[in-house]
Amino acid sequence: MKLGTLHRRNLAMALALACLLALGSTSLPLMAAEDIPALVTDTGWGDTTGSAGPKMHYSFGSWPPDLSTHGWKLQELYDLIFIITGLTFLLTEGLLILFLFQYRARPGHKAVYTHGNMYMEVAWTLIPVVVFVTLGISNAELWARLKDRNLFPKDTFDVQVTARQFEWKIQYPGPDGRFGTDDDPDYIINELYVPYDKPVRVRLTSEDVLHSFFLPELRVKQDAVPGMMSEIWFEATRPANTEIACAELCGLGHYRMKGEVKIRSLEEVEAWIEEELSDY
Ligand SMILES: [Cu+2]
Repeated sequence: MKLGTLHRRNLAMALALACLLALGSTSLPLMAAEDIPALVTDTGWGDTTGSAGPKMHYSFGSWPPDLSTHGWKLQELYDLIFIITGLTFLLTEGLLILFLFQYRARPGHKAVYTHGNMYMEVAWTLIPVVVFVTLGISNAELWARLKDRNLFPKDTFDVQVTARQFEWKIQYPGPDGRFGTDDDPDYIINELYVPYDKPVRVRLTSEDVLHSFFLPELRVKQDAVPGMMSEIWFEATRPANTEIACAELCGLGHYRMKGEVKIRSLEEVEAWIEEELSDY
C-alpha cells in the first residue's frame, strides 16, 4: 500500500517535470532569435554572370531571409497560428500540471467517478472548429492568389522543373515561349536562373517518385507529383544566391538533391540562358 502511493507520487512528479520541460522548450526558439547574434553566411557558389548576389544573413532560431513579395503575408498567418496554438498549449499543459497536484492520491481522499461534462466537451469541440474555419475563410484569398492558376499574374518568366531521383531538371521554353514544342532547348541540371522584380511561373512535375520543390528564401514549397503538372509562382525582390532543396524523403540520395538558384536581373538571366544553351 505504502509502496503504491510512493509509485504514484513518483509518476506524478515525473509527469510534472516532463510538462515543465515541454513548456520551457517552447520558449527556446523565441529566446534564440533575439539573444544569439546573426551569423553571416556566404553560400559559396561564387558567380557566373559578373554580378554577385549579395551575401545572405542567416541567424540561428529565426527564419531564413525573405526574398519574396508574398512572404510577409504568410509570416503574418504563421505568427497568428503560432500564438493561438502556443496559448492553447500553455493553457492545457498548465491545467494538466494543476490537476496532477490537485487530484493526487492522499490518505483519506477517495476517487470519484465522473462521466464528464457535456457542455465543456461541446465547447472544446466548437471553439477549434470556429478558429479553423475563421482562419480558412479569412485566408482563402491569399491561398487563391498563390495557388489558383486563373489568378496568376500575367506576363511571367516561365520555367519548367522536373524532379527525379536525385536531381532537378530545369527547362526554359524556346523562342515561341511555349513548352513541349520542337524549339525547346535541352534541359539544365540543378541550376535555376530566375529574374527579380518579375513574376516567375514554375511548371513542376516528377519523373519517378514524390519530391518537394522547396525554396526557403522565396517561401515556396510544392510537391512534385509524377504524372501531374503543378504550377506555382513567386516574385523575387532582389538579386541573391540561394538553393533548391527537396523537402520530401524520396530515396537514398534525397540528402544530395540540391540545386542552385541564382536570382539576377531579367537581362542577365536571358543572357545567361542564351549562353548556356548555345553549348548544347
Ligand atoms: Cu527528392
